[in-house]
Amino acid sequence: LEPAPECVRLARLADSDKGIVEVRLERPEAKNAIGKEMLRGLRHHLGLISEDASANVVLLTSCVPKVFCAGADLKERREMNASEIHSFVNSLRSTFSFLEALQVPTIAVIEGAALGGGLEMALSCDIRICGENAVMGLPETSLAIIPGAGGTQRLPRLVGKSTAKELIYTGRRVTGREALTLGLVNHCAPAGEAHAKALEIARNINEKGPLALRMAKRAIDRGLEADKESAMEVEEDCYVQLLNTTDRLEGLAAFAEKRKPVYKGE
Ligand code: CO8
Repeated sequence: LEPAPECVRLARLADSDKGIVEVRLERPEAKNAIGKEMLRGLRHHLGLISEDASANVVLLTSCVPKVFCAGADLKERREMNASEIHSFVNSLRSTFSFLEALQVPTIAVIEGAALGGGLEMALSCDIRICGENAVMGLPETSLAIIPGAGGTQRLPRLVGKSTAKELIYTGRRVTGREALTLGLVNHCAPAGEAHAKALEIARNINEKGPLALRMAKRAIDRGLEADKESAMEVEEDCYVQLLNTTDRLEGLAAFAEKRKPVYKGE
């Protein structure tokens, strides 16, 4: 088995934050651009997370100062022919869809640039937290291509059709604050504080019933893709799955005893 590349690492936080997993991007020489190795690392670690029942929240973050991810590796791409690019973009697309489909809540922490495929990766997370110095954009049309890893689909679902069209047609980069007004990010923290803000939210989420988090995510994601009536059935299915859990009883007991619940994900 090939060892996982070093440009993507999985970190578990201290015991007090057990349940929070961090995926860290670290390819400083290319501003975290996604080449074949980075993609292999992402798939590897996302695969591990998907099989880890103790993971409750995922933070996707960068260890490179002032950049989240500069998008697809444009240097590597110059060496590729059209069919190689096609297959690379397909695997980028499927990796981001795998990220989006993780059962647990995911949070992208954006300090600095999140461009092209870098923004598409963040769009595949449930929540985005940025710093004021963040710069986000989909510059693909400037390169005579279109966003190919979900950008044309996920951006309009988040910010609406006409804003997404403007941003994609022009390739304009927006700052953290504008991203907040557009609904592209959930919070815009002071520069350098996005990680702390994301961790605060992750800790809050991590206290909740682990199975409830998974069912809430499933109900929202599957429901939004369905018509209203089917969506209500999706909600009911997800709700019913929680009825026979010990965590549900623990939640009620903790309320009655005026203490914090201790959930086990059962
Ligand atoms: N790929 C490869 N190398 C990169 C990339 C990239 N995307 N971005 C930066 N680098 C490299 C630079 O070339 C430079 O290398 P070197 O030191 O050898 O010259 C090094 O990283 C440092 O870059 P800068 O000096 O530019 O650093 P700055 O801090 O000044 O700026 C930025 C950082 C803002 C990230 C800037 O580098 C930038 O704008 N990069 C390009 C961003 C971009 O256009 N990304 C979009 C790529 S397109 C895409 O992602 C499409 C995905 C969908 C696939 C569809 C395909 C068909």
